[in-house]
Amino acid sequence: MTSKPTKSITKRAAKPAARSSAHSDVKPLVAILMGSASDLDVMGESAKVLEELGIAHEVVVTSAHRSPLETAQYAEAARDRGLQVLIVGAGLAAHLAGAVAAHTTLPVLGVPLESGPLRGIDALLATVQMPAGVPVGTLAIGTTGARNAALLAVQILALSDPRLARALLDRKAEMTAAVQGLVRRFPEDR
Ligand code: AIR
Repeated sequence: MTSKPTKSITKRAAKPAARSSAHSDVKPLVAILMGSASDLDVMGESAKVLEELGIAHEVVVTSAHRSPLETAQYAEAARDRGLQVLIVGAGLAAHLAGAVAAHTTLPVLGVPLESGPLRGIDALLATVQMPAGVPVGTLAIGTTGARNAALLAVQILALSDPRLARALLDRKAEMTAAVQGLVRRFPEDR
């Protein structure tokens, strides 16, 4: 079964720096899926990280509950379309990551989103508690999870891309340089 993405809000091409060429027909390597357009602000954090590292990606809204058939079709077609990692964010009864994982052998990284009175705990449990046999690698709730999902996706891509691995090492070095270290000691040294 093949199909086009349910509803592609944005499709971005990679910058020339990292993995792919800058041509507009470059194939996305990572997809960022979310259950609602209302998730876009938070899941945009994943897109930012991928852009920083020059990874071609696409952003798609598709719901496990509101458009279940389109969700299944998207997931089934993903590998043949050249996608390598799927990042999936959803809030409330967040079945999207599991539903996607049910229909693909690509790695699925789930981001539970804060929405409604339970503030993301509902989505966290729904995303992380996948029954054995259908894994969803689950990240933290919200923007932290969205950023880390993208970094993890790049780490997966970097397994077969030394240039990308070096770019990740550079980012780690920058992060280390930004940490202040010991600020003060008591009693102070003379
Ligand atoms: N959602 C949409 N379909 C299934 C689920 N779990 C989630 C979205 C969003 C929340 O429901 O991922 O976080 C609220 O969506 P909306 O469209 O009502 O704002």
